[in-house]
Amino acid sequence: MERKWWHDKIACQLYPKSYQDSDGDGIGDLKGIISRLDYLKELGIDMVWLSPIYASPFVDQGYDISDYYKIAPEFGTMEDFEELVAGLKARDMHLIMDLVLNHCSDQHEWFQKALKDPYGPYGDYFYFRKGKNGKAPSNYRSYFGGSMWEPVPGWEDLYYYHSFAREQPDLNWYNPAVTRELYQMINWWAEKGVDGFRIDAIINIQKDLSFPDYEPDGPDGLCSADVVVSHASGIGEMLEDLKKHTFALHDSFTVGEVFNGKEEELREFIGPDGHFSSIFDFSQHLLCLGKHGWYEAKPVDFKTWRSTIFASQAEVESFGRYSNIIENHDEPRGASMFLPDYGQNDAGVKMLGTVSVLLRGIPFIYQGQEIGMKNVRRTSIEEFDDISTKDQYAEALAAGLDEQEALAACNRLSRDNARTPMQWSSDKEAGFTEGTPWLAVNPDYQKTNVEAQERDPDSILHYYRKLTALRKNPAYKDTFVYGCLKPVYEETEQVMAYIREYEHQRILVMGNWGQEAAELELPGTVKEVLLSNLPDVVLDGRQLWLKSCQAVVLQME
Ligand code: TEU
Repeated sequence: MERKWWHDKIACQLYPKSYQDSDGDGIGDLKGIISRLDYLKELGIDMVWLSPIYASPFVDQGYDISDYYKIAPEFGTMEDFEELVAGLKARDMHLIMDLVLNHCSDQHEWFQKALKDPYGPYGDYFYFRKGKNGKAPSNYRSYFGGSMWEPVPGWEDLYYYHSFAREQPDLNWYNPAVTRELYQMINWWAEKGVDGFRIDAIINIQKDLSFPDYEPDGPDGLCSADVVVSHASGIGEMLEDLKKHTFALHDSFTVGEVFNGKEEELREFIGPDGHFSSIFDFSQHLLCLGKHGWYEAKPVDFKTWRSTIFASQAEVESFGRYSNIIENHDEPRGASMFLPDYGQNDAGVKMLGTVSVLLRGIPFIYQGQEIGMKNVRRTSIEEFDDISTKDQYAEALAAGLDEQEALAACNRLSRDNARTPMQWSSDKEAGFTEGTPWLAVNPDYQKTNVEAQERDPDSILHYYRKLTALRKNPAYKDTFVYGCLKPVYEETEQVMAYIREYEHQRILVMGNWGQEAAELELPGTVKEVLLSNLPDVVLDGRQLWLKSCQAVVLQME
């Protein structure tokens, strides 16, 4: 397989609103990020993905863009952006921007013009349709609750389509004027020095333009947005056109946010000539959701989790690579989801990091993961900010859960778990801001923060630095980047382990999720212990005693 510039990179996702505030308004900003570039470099980061920094009313935290060519004033100016690009380049790092192309903000001038004249040229930038029998044109439920069709104020029986919030009208990708505008915008950013793009909710751009009703799947008589998308087709040609007119011209790295992708289409998505360089592997996150509703979710079963990750690794190994995450801005904290109660400690967090970062694919570390940031326990729904969480809370109540149960579900799965400010120090507001943060800091910041972990050589932070350094060490890099991955010890109840192999090198990566030590017969003799999250590795010939929550990385003979 041809080698690409991004194959060996380690990425970090930053949520700008919550990373570092430089001016005391309680909102993170670009100057704040610039002040942390050395920190990111030292963490071993090569590519920085910024969640949206464009002008936005922030109804959905910047995923509702009102001007694709402007930096949100809350985050800074175009000069700050240029300084950021230069700062990254000077450190041999790359910038990945978020592209929200399925929809824009209802405050975008295109939509404002469309509202005034839905039958004019800008009306065709969106989906305006007449109602059916005095109701919305079809029975679709938006991702954030309620109908996907919003009545157009001042126009009788006319609606517009929104997959997400009503403030996020979907753009009409079947109108060449729209794709022309979007492609031009992407090229503009690429020419400004952006090296890659994370592409938001991209599967949603395909529509069945006859908008038929589907079988309702809830008491509201609506059917879910995922069902709606699954009935549409033609995404392949749309994505090829997008790639040809934009990313391919700049050799950009692209990572698609693709949920529920069809297995048979994976090669088209991320094969050597795929629509994208990579897509995220969300399979482990889907395990967190209940069968009938997100609020029914049970704790993730270890063996299911393990086999799910291995299945994802196997399905793309012959042609492409996933981008691997344990958390992002839409998910709860990985440590809170994928570790048992007795593993909610430094050893557990390091273990989870080890088996995740050394998988085959592009590792994406989410801000704060490297210090073991965790979910937050909130005591009332008012403490949440996220539009989706508020809808989910209402949905849980409507399904018959009481307030405490609905709150417990939000505490477990809310997107706000990942959105609390980065914990830099034990100072007021965790050193994130001199002012009042837009979202409360996790109260555990006194214990979990960068400054404290800098001082402690055994901290999670120092361990993550060793982990990324190991992955990049020229002596092993090809194995981690180009080696195959073979699951081992799958018969055990609680060991997650795999061998990375390339040419004559074999590296065994393992973590013991059990509460007891696991006694294991190794598949060969150990040449060198490359990493362990606990001080000693108990080895006797081919016999290894892996303690509870111990992770080791062994180079085998
Ligand atoms: O998310 C797309 C999306 O489908 C999510 O709603 C996802 O299903 C859910 O979060 C899983 O927990 C993207 C962005 O990542 C998200 O932050 C935005 O709210 C959304 O698009 C709309 O732009």
